Formats: sequence, C-alpha cells, structure tokens
Amino acid sequence: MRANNTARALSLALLVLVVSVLGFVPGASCTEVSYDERALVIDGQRRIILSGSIHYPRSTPEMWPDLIQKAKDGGLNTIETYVFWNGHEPRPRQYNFEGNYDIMRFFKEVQKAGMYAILRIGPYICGEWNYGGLPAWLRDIPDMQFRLHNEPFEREMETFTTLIVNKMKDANMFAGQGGPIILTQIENEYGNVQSNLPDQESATKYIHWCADMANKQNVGVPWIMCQQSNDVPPNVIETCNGFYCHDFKPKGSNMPKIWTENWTGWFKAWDKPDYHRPAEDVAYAVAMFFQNRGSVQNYYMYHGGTNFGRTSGGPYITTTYDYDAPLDEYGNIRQPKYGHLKALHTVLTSMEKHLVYGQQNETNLDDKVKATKYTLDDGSSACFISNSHDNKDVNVTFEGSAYQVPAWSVSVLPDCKTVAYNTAKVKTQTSVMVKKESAAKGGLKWSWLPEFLRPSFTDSYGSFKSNELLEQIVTGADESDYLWYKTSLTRGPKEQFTLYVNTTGHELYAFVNGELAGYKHAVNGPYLFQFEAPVTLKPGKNYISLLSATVGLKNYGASFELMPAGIVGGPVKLVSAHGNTIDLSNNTWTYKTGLFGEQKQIHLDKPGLRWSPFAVPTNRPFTWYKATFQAPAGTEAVVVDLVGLNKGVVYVNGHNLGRYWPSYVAGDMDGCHRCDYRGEYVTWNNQEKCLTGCGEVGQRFYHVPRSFLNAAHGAPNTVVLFEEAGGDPAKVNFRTVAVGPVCADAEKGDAVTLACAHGRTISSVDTASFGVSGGQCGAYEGGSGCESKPALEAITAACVGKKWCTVSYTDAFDSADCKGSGVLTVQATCS
Ligand SMILES: *[C@@H]1O[C@H](CO)[C@@H](O)[C@H](O)[C@H]1NC(C)=O
Ligand SMILES: *[C@@H]1O[C@H](CO)[C@@H](O)[C@H](O)[C@H]1NC(C)=O
Ligand SMILES: *[C@@H]1O[C@H](CO)[C@@H](O)[C@H](O)[C@H]1NC(C)=O
Ligand SMILES: *[C@@H]1O[C@H](CO)[C@@H](O)[C@H](O)[C@H]1NC(C)=O
Ligand SMILES: CC(=O)N[C@H]1CO[C@H](CO)[C@@H](O)[C@@H]1O
Repeated sequence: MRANNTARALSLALLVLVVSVLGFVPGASCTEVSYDERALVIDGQRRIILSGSIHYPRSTPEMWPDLIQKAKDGGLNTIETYVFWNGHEPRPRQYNFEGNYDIMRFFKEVQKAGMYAILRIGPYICGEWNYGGLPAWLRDIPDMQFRLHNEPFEREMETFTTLIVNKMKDANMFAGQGGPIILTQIENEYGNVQSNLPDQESATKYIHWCADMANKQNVGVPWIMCQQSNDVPPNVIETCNGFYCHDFKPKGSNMPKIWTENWTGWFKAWDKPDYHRPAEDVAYAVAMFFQNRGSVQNYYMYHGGTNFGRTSGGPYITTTYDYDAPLDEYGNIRQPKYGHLKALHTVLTSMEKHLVYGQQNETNLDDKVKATKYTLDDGSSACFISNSHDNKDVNVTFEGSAYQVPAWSVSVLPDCKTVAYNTAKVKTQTSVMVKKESAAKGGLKWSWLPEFLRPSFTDSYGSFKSNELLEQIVTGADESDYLWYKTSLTRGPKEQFTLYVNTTGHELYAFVNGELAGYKHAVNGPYLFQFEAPVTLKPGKNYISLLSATVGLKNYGASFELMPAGIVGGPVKLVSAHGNTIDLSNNTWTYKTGLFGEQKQIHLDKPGLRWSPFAVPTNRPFTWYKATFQAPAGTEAVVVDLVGLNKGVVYVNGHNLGRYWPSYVAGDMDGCHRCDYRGEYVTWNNQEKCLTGCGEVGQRFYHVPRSFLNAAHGAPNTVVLFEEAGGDPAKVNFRTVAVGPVCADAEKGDAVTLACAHGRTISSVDTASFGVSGGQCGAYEGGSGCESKPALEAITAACVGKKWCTVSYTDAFDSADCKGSGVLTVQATCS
C-alpha cells in the first residue's frame, strides 16, 4: 500500500470538520476522534481498537464493574453495547432507565475502568432481542411502516435517538466531552434485508435519512452502519459483521476496516444444542483481520448474559444468551477462550504502531499461505504468517528462517523473527464449569395456587369484542405473552366434534367449557400450525376459550415486524364425525390480554394470596408454585435447576428470571458428532460443528444474579414459578457454578499454569500424560501408556492445596517410554 497524499489531505480535512462541528472547545480531558483509511485516529494517533460487546440489560448493575474489569484484564480497550429501545420505552413516552436499564451507569462504569465505548443506538438492533428492540406499541401509530421512509417511523426513531444522545451529552459521555464514547452506530444490518423490502425507493430514502439524522446529532465522533453492503450513505462508515471479516473492504475511500460483530459463538434456541466456537478459530479470525489491515475489532459477544423477563427474541431464543463468549452467562472467565484471546491481544497491542502506521508488504508463500510485514519508518517491523489450508500444516521459509505453521492458523511475530503466538497453540488451561448442589437436603417445600381461570371460561369477561380473529402483537401491544380469544355457541344434543385452530403461533391452549382440550406449540421453522383435538359439546351454551402464548417476537428479516403471532383469521372450526363443519371464525370473540396472576402480580408474593402447602399438585397446567430458600453461601454464581418442569416463568424475590421450558429437548444434529477447529465455522446449512447437548434438555439451569438474593444468614428468599403446561417442581433446586476439572497442554519449555477460582483450591492432579487416547477435560481416557510419573509427582507437589500453581515442563518430565513425545497433557480438579 502506497502512501496516498489525497487520502491524507482528506483525513486532515475530516479532522478539522469533526472538531469544528462539535462546537465545544477541546479541553485537556477531551479526546478527538476521527479516522482515515488505516484506523480510528484518537487524539492525533491511529489506534487499534480491541472491543467486546456486553449488553447492559443482559446482566445486572452489580455485575457490570466485574464484567468490564475482566474485559480490560482480557486485553480489550473498548466496550460496545446496543441500546434497547423497547426496554427503555415500554409505553409511549414512559421511560425506564432503572436497574439493568440504567445505561448511564453502565457507560460511567466503562469510563471508570478507563476504557473506550462504542454506542450502537440502532434503534433497530436485531440482537436476538424481543422484536429486534423496537417497541410493539409502534404498531398502533397510524400509517407506521417500520424501517422505511415514513414520517411516523422516522419521527419516533429520531425522538428516541435524540433522547439517548442527549442523555449521553448531558453526562459528558462523548469523547469530545472527555467521555469514553469513540464511535456511534445508527440502524443495523440493513444491508442484509434492504433488497427484500417492499419499496426500494423508500428503503434508500430511509437509510440516507438515518445517516443524515445521525450526523445532525453532533456527537463529535464518527457514525457507523454495520452490514450496509450496498447503498452506503457517504457520511457514515460501513462496517462488517460475521465469523470472519478479513476480506471485507468498506465502500468509500479513506475509511478504516471495522469489524462490529465478530461472532465468538452463537445464540441458543430451545430446540437447538449448544453452539461452541473453538478458541483456536476465534483467534485465527482475529489474527487474520489484523494481518489484513483491520484495526477496529469487536467481539460479539464478549459477555452474552441472560434474557431476563420477556426479552428474548426469536421466537424460541432461550433465556440463556451465553453465546459461548469469553465470559460465560454468569460472568465467569471461560477458559481457554478468554486466556487464549488475551494472549493474542497482548501481542497485537505490542505491535499497535506497526499495524496502523507500518508500510504493509505481503508475500504469498503458496496459494493459502501468506506472510505480511508491517514496517515503520525507523526500520522496525512486525509480521504475521497465516496458513488458511483447512487441513495442511506447512513448513515455510520466510526471510531466511524456517517456520512450522499448523493448518488454519496464524503465527504472530512481533519482531518478524520469533513466533510469539500461534492461534492454534492454546497455552491457556481449559476450565470445566460444574453446577454444585447447594440447597438443603430434602428439597424445597412448595405451596401452590391455581391460576384463576374461571372468568376465561365465559364469553363476557374481556377488554373488547370483535367479529374476527385478530393478530396478537397489535391486539395486546406485547404487554403479556398471553392473549385470550373466547366465544360461545349454543347446541342441541350432546355431540362429539374435532376442534381445529389454525394459528401463527407460538403456543396454543384450547379449553371447551373450562376443560383443557389440549395444547400445542409450533416446531421451529415457520410458526404456523394447526391445533386439533376431540371435544364434546353439551346441550345449551358452550364456551370455547383459546389462549395464545408468545415466546419472544421475531427480531430479524425483511419486514420481520409484520410476521404475525396468534390466531390471525384462524380458521377456528368444529367438525363433527359426519363432516358437519361449524366455522367459528366470524363469531363474536371476546379478547383479554394477560392472565389474572399477572394482573394480581402473584410473583411479588404479596400478602393475602391463599397459597396452600397441602396436596401440592404435579402435572397440573396453569399452576403457581412458591417456596422459600436460603441463598447459597459464597460468591459463586447461583442458578436454579428447573428439571422436571414443563414451560413457564420463574421469579426470585419478584425478579423475572425469564421464560423456562425444560420440557423442550434439543434435537440431534450432525454438528454434535464432529469438532475440528480447522476450516470455516458456520452455524447454518447443516455445516455446524462442535455442538454439545444434542438430545438433552434445551435449557435446564437459569441464572439467579447474586443481587437478586437476600444473602443475610437465615434471611428468606422466595422462588415463584408459573407453570403453564403442567410439571413437577420436586427436583427444583439451587446450585452454584464453580470450576471443576482444569486441564492444560504444554510443550517442552512451557510453564503449565493451573488455577481455580472463587477461593477454591486444587484437590488432586489426575493426569500427566504425553498424549491422551481420548475423551476431554474432566474425563480423559488414559491408557496411552505414556503417563509421566515425574510430571505427575512434581505437579502434585506444586499444586495440591493451592489456588493456582505454575510448573515448568523440563527434560525431567520425559519418560523413558515416551521420549520426545512432545505435548504434555495435565488434568487436575478444583474443589
Ligand atoms: C516485499 O517483500 C518481498 C519479499 O520479501 C520483497 O522482495 C520486496 O522487495 C518487498 N517490497 C517492499 C516494498 O518492501
Ligand atoms: C516440518 O518440519 C518438521 C521439522 O523438520 C518436520 O518434522 C515435519 O514433518 C515437517 N512438516 C511438514 C508438513 O513438512
Ligand atoms: C389450516 O392448517 C391446515 C393444516 O396445516 C392447512 O391444510 C389449511 O390450509 C389451513 N387453513 C387455512 C385457511 O390456512
Ligand atoms: C368471515 O368474514 C370474512 C370477512 O367478512 C369473510 O371473507 C369470510 O368468508 C367469513 N368466513 C365465514 C366462514 O363466514
Ligand atoms: C462477513 C460475514 O461473514 N457475513 C455473514 C453474516 O451472516 C450472514 C448470515 O446471517 C451471512 O450470510 C454473511 O455472509
């Protein structure tokens, strides 16, 4: 790449523009942010940005400082988050900036940690978040068209965007004001859907309006648009999302290469196993990005967290949003991913000047092996050698030295001589997290309360009536998962029918004269299904009561917001054995949003409710359960194990932990039976790999943040369950999440470092072997015949009883039988 004078002049002009538009005088603490074709320019210096996504509503304010500090300790300099419109404005102009929606507090924590921040306003965010972050009440506004050029949508979007920007300005959060925010985003992944939208002209106008509206906000830092692909407005920087972004080039000259979403793993759905993206592959993608002139990189997610309450999107996204991120759902360090990336960040940071100022020279060593050298004016240089073959290790000669580069890996040479890091060589321990039993023996003592359904079995109690079957999102404004559709019909003699209900999902319960006739949910895919059940009608008046339940609204796709939920249009039919059909679709239907228990706020356990400790039922649909428990001692994360339950919602001390659905078992997929980090990682088209949990309960454990608990000794804590479909709470209990087995691989000369967490110590060293024959950490299968007795003894002596230990792998560990066997594998147990 040759130095380009025009580009330099342009970037200078841009800098001047940024400063003058800002309108306030930069003081000592103020930071100027602009960009050029190489990087963001912060206070006159090109910088590399190593950023991680932490979504504030997916954790608690009490967790934020620890999560942010762990990100900083992991070698990041920036925290990124979306802004969650429907969480902040649940009803028009009624705002929520409390608790885990206290966005200002979150940004102040980032600032306190001395990190930069990226503010992705959207306000459409996708994010596996309910309705992509857009408030459902927008649908009630006449002539509203989402994400197209129309006054109602643009007005609401501008009102919310301005509100957030002004809050940030008032708190001096933008870099030019001395705050942490260096980049801001408007819209999100519009390029993925734009060409499928119904009105192309309107779409173009809209996306350009977005850019202009954003620029009008005078935030003093650049605006980005991620995944805009085509039709990129000139006044924003286009950025890339994906598993790999090294081949990405932003449209428009003089723009740096920014990766807004490097997917560290993948989200989970109730019917899917757990996704894992190997640490080697994430590191490979990041190293490739920086090798190929990337300079701003964000991990999506660095901490995934939890979809508390009714926030999960989908439909069918689980309550856990762990994402296989470097920090797990509970905020624990996930090893080896966290440590392996930290080591990469350390070496990349040491090369920062070379990466953003160095002259780049690429040498192709073969079609998929490339050496890249960044040389500074002072003659110093930093190098990468990448091997993109997915199964061929190579030996290459570069500048007179020989290097072995494993398949699908990048070697990083900060001095162009010594390999300081290879993405395929994981030197960090693997920590296997275990769920420790902690509840009192004998289990929890439950009492119960039936959901008050009787009024739902009439056709009078309701909010309004209509002669058609209405869509649920519009009708209920997404105030509850539940919508009742009720009607009645008068019959002569007793007669058998089959009841058919066509619905757009997501779950349907059908009652006839107060008896549950059956229930059904859509299987993943299109959410349309037909419910069918035999029913008996009696002489006189018969009541048909249909309860439709949503499990998170769609968050992605062209016109996703118009994807209906509920019994839209039906038909709802009764068909007799003789084929006589009674079509109820145009009957008078009475509507009621929500359940009585929700209205009465049973989850708050207010006095006056008649909880019964007697004859606690099992497999009884529409039942509330309550128990008290002691908070588990210590600081380890707490989870509630809901095995045995069916589907519903769980609350602790009034906090909604999210929807639960342990009766949903993850399907079997080929990806559960193969895991090679080499080769492209994708999560679609049956190309998945490294999945776990096939055939197991989709989500069994639900996070109970410590701040939701009353920790004082003897203080009661209350768990309330709303079991919708009928389950057994007998096995429900509380557990803590702790490091169990830890394992490490080392080559001669490496130090083996093992560490527990939360004050636990190493209780035993179980394996020290040159090559294990199979299994994985926690369950290595021995029998390779290459156990090293000296290694086992030395590591046992150094580690047992310690919170952490380091032992060097020297010649002394070589065993007679397995001389020169190379990699030593060690397994120990924390307890
Ligand atoms: C780039 O590297 C190649 C191979 O090492 C070398 O022949 C060439 O002179 C270098 N080019 C520049 C501009 O440094
Ligand atoms: C690379 O070189 C090493 C050391 O000389 C040798 O053991 C190995 O087999 C070579 N690998 C390949 C793929 O040629
Ligand atoms: C109702 O669902 C059934 C079964 O999927 C389907 O065959 C039928 O066409 C649907 N009826 C309407 C009107 O959509
Ligand atoms: C219900 O009403 C709609 C709209 O008036 C009409 O198109 C439809 O045919 C009616 N269905 C039945 C079963 O009468
Ligand atoms: C750059 C990149 O990998 N983009 C991918 C993002 O994800 C979509 C699917 O959701 C792919 O189609 C893109 O190729």
